Amino acid sequence: MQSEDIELAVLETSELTTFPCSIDQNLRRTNADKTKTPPSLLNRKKRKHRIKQGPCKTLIPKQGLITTNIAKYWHQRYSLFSRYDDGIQMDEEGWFSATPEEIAATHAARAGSGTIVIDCFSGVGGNAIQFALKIRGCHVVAIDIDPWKIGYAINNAKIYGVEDNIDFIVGDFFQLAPFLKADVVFLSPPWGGPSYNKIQNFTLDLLKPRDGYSIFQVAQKITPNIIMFLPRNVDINQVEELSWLSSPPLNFEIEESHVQGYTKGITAYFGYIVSGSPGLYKLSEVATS
Ligand code: MGP
Ligand code: SAH
Repeated sequence: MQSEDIELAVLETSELTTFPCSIDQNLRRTNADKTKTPPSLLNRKKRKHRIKQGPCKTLIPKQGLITTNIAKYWHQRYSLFSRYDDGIQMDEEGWFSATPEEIAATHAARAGSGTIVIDCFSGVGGNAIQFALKIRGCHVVAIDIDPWKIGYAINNAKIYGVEDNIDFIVGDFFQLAPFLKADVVFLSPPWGGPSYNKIQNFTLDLLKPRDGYSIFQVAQKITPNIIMFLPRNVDINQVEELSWLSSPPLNFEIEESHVQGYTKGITAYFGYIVSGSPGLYKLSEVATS
């Protein structure tokens, strides 16, 4: 099958809706394309030049097609990225996984200025960008196993002017983890797609690509200061149990994460970033004294 045939097959089997405005050009990505290096990772200097010319015009068609799977998230595009119209790029998983900006900003506010934050499953950069904003003053290491996601994250970080505060890595978090050091680890792993909300009690074993306990244990070897963004139907007792994996148990706090009063997810904080704990800087002082 030629790549154009695959593209057509994908489009024909999806339900499609037309929207009269800029749409993710990546919906036209074919299976064959997935094996290629994303354009954002090739010759970054040249690309930078193209972005200065205006990414919206060169990369995103004025009119396009979008599957009904994505339509719900497209309607929320400005709450995902307030600068969406400046040329934000995402693929299908990026659409349904990006943390809304308001929530990502709340997460970022917990990490002290000057801290190093690892976004272990960075996707298209929803969280990494907020941690990296100058008002936060964090340096971010953004990891994703999918090179296309990192390509989009680089593009999106440039739109927010924070690309210099982020080191982008294409890789498997679990393989990289033993070599990483940081003040804060941020975890927003895959939840298994939008159908996560059909489950009444979302148990931690449903997280991908490994169960929540395993993900947490790997993260904990980097730092006790962990922020985890989880489904709103997550089993809260299990989330609390994560704090007991450490001896003594980690400080633990849980909050509902809202966009305009509507609960989008649950955020769990562990370690010194829990409200009322001694701050990260005290942790560094203790470590160096
Ligand atoms: P949602 O529940 O699919 O959408 O995702 P919405 O609009 O709240 O659905 P409604 O029909 O109930 O109104 C809500 C948010 O959860 C998304 O914007 C993402 O931030 C986050 N999210 C959803 N999924 C499926 C994932 C995922 O797989 N991984 C991560 N990290 N976040 C996700
Ligand atoms: N917080 C992100 C969304 C993360 S979605 C945002 O706001 O944009 C989860 C991401 O985990 C996906 O992009 C997926 O490609 C990535 N992922 C899955 N397995 C991974 C692994 N083993 N290592 C690193 N990233 C992984």
